[in-house]
Amino acid sequence: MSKWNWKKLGMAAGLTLTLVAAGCGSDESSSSSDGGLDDYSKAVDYKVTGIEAGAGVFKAAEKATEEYDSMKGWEVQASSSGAMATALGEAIDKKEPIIVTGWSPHWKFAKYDLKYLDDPKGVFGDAETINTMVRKGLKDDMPNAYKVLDNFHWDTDDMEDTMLAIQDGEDPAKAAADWVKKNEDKVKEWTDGVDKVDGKKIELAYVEWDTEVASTNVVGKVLEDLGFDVTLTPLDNAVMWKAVADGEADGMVAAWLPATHGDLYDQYKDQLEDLGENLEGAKIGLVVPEYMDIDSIEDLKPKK
Ligand code: PBE
Repeated sequence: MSKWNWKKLGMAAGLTLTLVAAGCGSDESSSSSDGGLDDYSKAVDYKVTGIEAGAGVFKAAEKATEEYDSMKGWEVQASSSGAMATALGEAIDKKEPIIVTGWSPHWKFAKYDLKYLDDPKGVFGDAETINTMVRKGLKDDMPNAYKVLDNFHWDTDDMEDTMLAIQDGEDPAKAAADWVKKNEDKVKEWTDGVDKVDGKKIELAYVEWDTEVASTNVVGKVLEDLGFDVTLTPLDNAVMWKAVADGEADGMVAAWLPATHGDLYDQYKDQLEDLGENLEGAKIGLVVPEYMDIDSIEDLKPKK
């Protein structure tokens, strides 16, 4: 993933005024007293800048276009999480309106002033947890790895530290190793009573979302330090779930529940073992720059 020129974005705080001023008499943007919100919808061409089509947040955004009259005729554009972040950065650079499929934890909230659009119909669900799933039989085959995966638990700040380092250009494995070095106490809780092994192979599946790159690399590093021969395998979302259910991968730490990956959980829950939460307070939704004078999905306008 490319490096970013964050310095350019320092002007973001001044955007609200600029945009409001520019909006007067312009049909491109913002908040003249009537029709301003309509203009936002028109300005983004009734499109949500999405990510991978298999992502839970992408599917939820598509559902929003069906459930909200205000989003009738809207399109959610499939792309990648990296391309979404690039589009967001470029829009903010140009002070243009943009609506993206977003989630937290994510470094974008640390770098930009952003907000979730209210979702009165609850299409995107409430706060979520990220859970750890392992293949059936792991407990007997690899009790030490199982214990670490079962114990793995961290919080949003931990995850965002790692994500930010990666975003700033650090190699994921190095960023994970740095986090592990700085957080010995936490790691000790995960590895308490776990015996070292000698080169036993373990494979963790993940999706190349910033959250999952961070968490999977950290857990991988901890297992490696215990003597495991660790493979981290990036897959599509649905394929990741299937790989663990089929026993092709040993586990993953990337299950967003109950809503985001709820359909996949229902599909595979009998074929894998849910080791419970590794992070609380996650969230998905439609995200816009703070300078956009809009608060709710219901403030959008259907395509005419
Ligand atoms: N995400 C990040 C995923 C889960 C992790 C929110 C992009 C999804 O929507 O499926």
